[in-house]
Parts: sequence; C-alpha cells; structure tokens
Amino acid sequence: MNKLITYIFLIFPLLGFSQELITNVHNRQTTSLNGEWNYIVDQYETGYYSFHHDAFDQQKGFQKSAFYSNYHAQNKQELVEYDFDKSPTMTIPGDWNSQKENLFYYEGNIWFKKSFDYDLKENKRLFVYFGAINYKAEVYLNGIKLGIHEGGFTPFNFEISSIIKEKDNFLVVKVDDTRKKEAVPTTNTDWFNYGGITRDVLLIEEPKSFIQDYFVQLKKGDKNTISGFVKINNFDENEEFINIKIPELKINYKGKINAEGMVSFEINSKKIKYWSPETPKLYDVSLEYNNQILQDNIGFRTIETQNAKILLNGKPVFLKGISIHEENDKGGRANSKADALRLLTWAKELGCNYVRLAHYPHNENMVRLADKIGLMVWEEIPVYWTVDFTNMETYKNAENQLVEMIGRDKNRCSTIIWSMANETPISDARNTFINNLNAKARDLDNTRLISAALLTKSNNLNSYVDDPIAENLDIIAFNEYLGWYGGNLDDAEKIKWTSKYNKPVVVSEFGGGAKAGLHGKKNERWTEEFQEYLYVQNLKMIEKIPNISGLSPWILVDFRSPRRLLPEIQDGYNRKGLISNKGIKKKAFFVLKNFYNNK
Ligand code: GCB
Repeated sequence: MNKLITYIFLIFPLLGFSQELITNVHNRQTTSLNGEWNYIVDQYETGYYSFHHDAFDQQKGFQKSAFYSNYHAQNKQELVEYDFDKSPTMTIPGDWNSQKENLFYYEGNIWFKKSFDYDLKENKRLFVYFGAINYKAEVYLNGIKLGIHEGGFTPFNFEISSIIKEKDNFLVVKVDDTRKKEAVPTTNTDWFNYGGITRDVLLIEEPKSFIQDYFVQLKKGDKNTISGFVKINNFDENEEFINIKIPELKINYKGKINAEGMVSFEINSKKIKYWSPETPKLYDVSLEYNNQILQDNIGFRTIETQNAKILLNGKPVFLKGISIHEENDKGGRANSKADALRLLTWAKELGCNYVRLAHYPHNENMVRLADKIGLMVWEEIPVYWTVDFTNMETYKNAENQLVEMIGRDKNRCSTIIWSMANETPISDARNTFINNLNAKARDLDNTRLISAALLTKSNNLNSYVDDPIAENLDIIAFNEYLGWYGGNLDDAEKIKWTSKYNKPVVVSEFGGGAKAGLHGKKNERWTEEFQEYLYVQNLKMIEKIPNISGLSPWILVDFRSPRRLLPEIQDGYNRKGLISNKGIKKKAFFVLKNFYNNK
C-alpha cells in the first residue's frame, strides 16, 4: 500500500493523449474491471498539485518545484495524507452523483482506484479501455501516467503491455467534471452533469499484431457492393492477408495488407437482404488475421437523400422518431443493456422507426440494440448552444469526440445520421467550426447523412430556417417550440413554413412540459392535457411543413436538469417527457403513438 501511495504522486513522463481506438471491444478477449472501485474526493486537487500549485506529474513542473523535492529529500517523507484502500467504494460503471447522496451536487475532482492481478503471456499485448469518463480523465497504471482524455461520452484506450505485473496492479484515474467555458459541451446545458467513470472499463488482450479497426458497410450509392477497410495494429509482414467471411452470403474474401497495415476492399454480392426497421436483418461477419477471429453482427442498408426525400434502401422513408437522453430509471447515467432495452422498447411501443440519441454519443448498447430491434438512429456530439467557437482547442476537442463517435459506431447500420451540433447561434466562427466538423465526418464516413439541429426564424405567422451551414447538410433539421417557448397553439394550422432548401426537413424537437398525474384544462401549463393539446396542434402544423421527412419530439422520458427549478412541478427535472421518470405514460404519449400508427 505504501508503494501505491508513493506511486501515484511519482513523476513519470507523460505519454500524451489516448491512443488510436480499438473497436468492437465486446467481441474481443476482455477482462472486465467493472465493480467496486475505491474513491477519494479531492476538491483541491491535492493529489495533483503541490502547495504552490505545480503539477506533480509534469516533469518540468516537478523539477522546477524545488521546494517540493527538497522538502521530500530532506525529510525522506512521502505524501501520506490519503489511503485508497481505506477509502470508500462506489460501483463502476456509474456516475457519482446518483450513487452517493453527499455527492449529488458535486462537480470537481475524484480519484478512483482499482487493484487487480493479470497474467500476460509473452506473445500478447494488453490495453485498458474506458467506454466513457465524464469529463476529463487522467489515467495512471502502477504509478505511470498513461495519458489524458477529454470528452465525457466517447471511448478511449491505452496500451499497458510493458507496465502490467502479475500481481497487485493499481489503476488510478483522476476524473474532473468541472464545467468549463472552453469545453465541449460548455458550462451551460439542459442536462445533468453526471460525473465519473460512467461506462465499462475493460482490459483487452491481443496478439502482437491484430485487427484494430474495420469498416464494413455498403458502398455509397451501390447496394450490391460491401466496401470498407481493415486496419492492422503493428502489421506483421509474415502475415500478409486478412479474410472477411460472411457465411450466409457465401463470402470469403481474402485481402492483401499494404505496408501501412491497411486493406481496402470491395466485395460484390447480389444476394444481400437489406436491413430496415421492419426487417432488421444482421449478418454474422468474421474478420480473420493471424489466428485472430473477430466476430461482429452487421446489417446492410443504403441511406441517401434525393431532392427532398430520405431514401432507405432506395425507397422513401418517413422518420417516426423520439429524442432520448441517456438516463436510467434511478435518475443516473444509463449504461447497461437493461437500460437500453427499457428506453428503446418504449420507443418501439410508441410506433417509432427512428430515435434521436441526444445530445452526446450514448453508450454502445443503445446502438447495438437499435441494430437488432430495428430503429434508425441519429447520433450527435455535444456541440451544444454556445461552445467557444473561436477557440482552436475547443474545435480540436469537438472533432476528437466526432472521430471517436464515428470510430466506435461506423459499423452500426442503425445509425443513419451524424449530427454536428444543436441550436448553435449563427456567426462566422460558428459556421466555420461546424462546416469543418461536417467535412471531417464526410471524410471519415461518406455512407451516412450529415445534419445538425438548427434554430428557426419567424415573422408573424411565417417560419423558416435561414442558416449558412444548412447548404452543407443533407437534412435540414430544426427545433421548434410552438406553444411552449412562445407562439399560440391555436395558430398552429395558420403558420406557414417555407424552405429555401431542396432537402428533406426533420423536426428534431418540439414539446412542452407536463407533470405526470397533474390534470386540468388544455390551456393550463404543466397539466397532461396541456401537453396533449400541444402535441395535437404541433403535429397538425408539422404535417404541412414542406419537405417534411420526419420528427423526433422532445422527449421520451423526463430527465434531470439543474436548470429546471420549479418546486412541486419540475423539482430538478425537465418535464417534457412523454413518460415520467417513474415510468408513467402521459396523455401525449398516446397522441404521438396514434399519429405514428396512422403514418
Ligand atoms: C431545446 C434543447 C434541449 C432542451 C429543450 C428544452 O431546444 O435542444 O436540450 O432540453 O430545448 O426542454 O428546453
């Protein structure tokens, strides 16, 4: 234990940021580090900075911090004012706010520690993988700093082959969820800032040379060609080939790996059964290399736009959707398969063929389940409201989150739309920021549609979108709140929407709050009747919007938001859910269900 104490404060060179993502982790040889982790709440970052605020783990900073080193040299004293093993524990994955009453409102730094043994054979490599940590993570193994990751909703990994020991490894993570102006998202959001190690922690064991990543989807605009790439980590020149097998399609493709460890391929097949919400057909795909067999379940479908229509497998499709936040039934960050099943089963019950996973990449179980049960998905990054558009570091951070989201989910056929942003105010800096993200997304994946939830403009009863970034989007999506944030519900059918873009339109949000069980007249705010009427009227209006191709009202379930302060009604929850946080369906649920059933 004493060693542990010394080690986390010891100085080792920073290895930098997280390394290239290993994908499809759930089908690899893994050991879970989920479970109970010790934690230390460190409000003042005492484990990170000296009393003069020099960071212990930055070599330069440390060397300059003469007082600190002299003090220790003279006194031969270790920092002993903490003890992980005697500290309390909490369950990982899990946010701290919903697990510990005294941490409910805590935003700041907490150190986590997990001890474990691992017998790594000589010809193997080991990686530690985090599904997500909100918000900033600094990771150490056996006193050695592995690196840093920023962004609360995407996965990352570090190689630990040379650090791992057979016994008594200790993995330490400093998690900081302080909201910052320059972060993505920025300080102000309409959701709860759940802090912690909120998704799975895994050890991934691989051979020296292995398949790190791959892209296996239908080629853009070609429903008879499966194309993409396979990427080998540490390419071994004695093993020149990979195989891609899809037994049901009698595909056994052999591809030669190039000097960069990459294979780009195209495989023709006229027998493909296409994935759709009605028939969510998935194929067993196996990628084979150097005795490694990596399995996946992959569906094939085309998604494109033609003028103002969205075409799924070449046929027009209307997106019957609902927006969803990633919360569990206890009011914490959701992560489990059961959470995903609960949320997506409700979406199905509502008659949806599509969901908007707002406002950040949700956990992988969500998209995997959507693949399986047949729901098209909009995924987005938390470029929300007013991030610091003029700041290059903020852009890099947003782009990194985009890269990690696409990296993780590019083989999920359910995902049809990558969204770049939500309700961002127009300015030159913002336009450039989002256009650059858009270009990056297209560069990484040209098979999906790109959108962003935009703001609208109105002039009396005329409403429209006029946004310079819209020209570069495939779908014009916007949020409108008729009857809630202004406007008169009785005018719904008189409102005239126009669109200057010959592109599909999706209403990415509309809605209004209601407290489940509160009844009254249709013009009484917060009653179920008010919300019901709001849905009736908004749906009448939406049906008449030119080029309308879908909607994802706000929102499936009431969710926690520190901005929602009204006692006895909101009590810290955004009440625009069609279902209460306790699972009770409100009247408007049935209005939307009926609308979708008849669509
Ligand atoms: C919006 C935001 C969403 C909010 C919602 C609301 O426009 O996109 O994040 O939660 O409105 O309830 O105000």
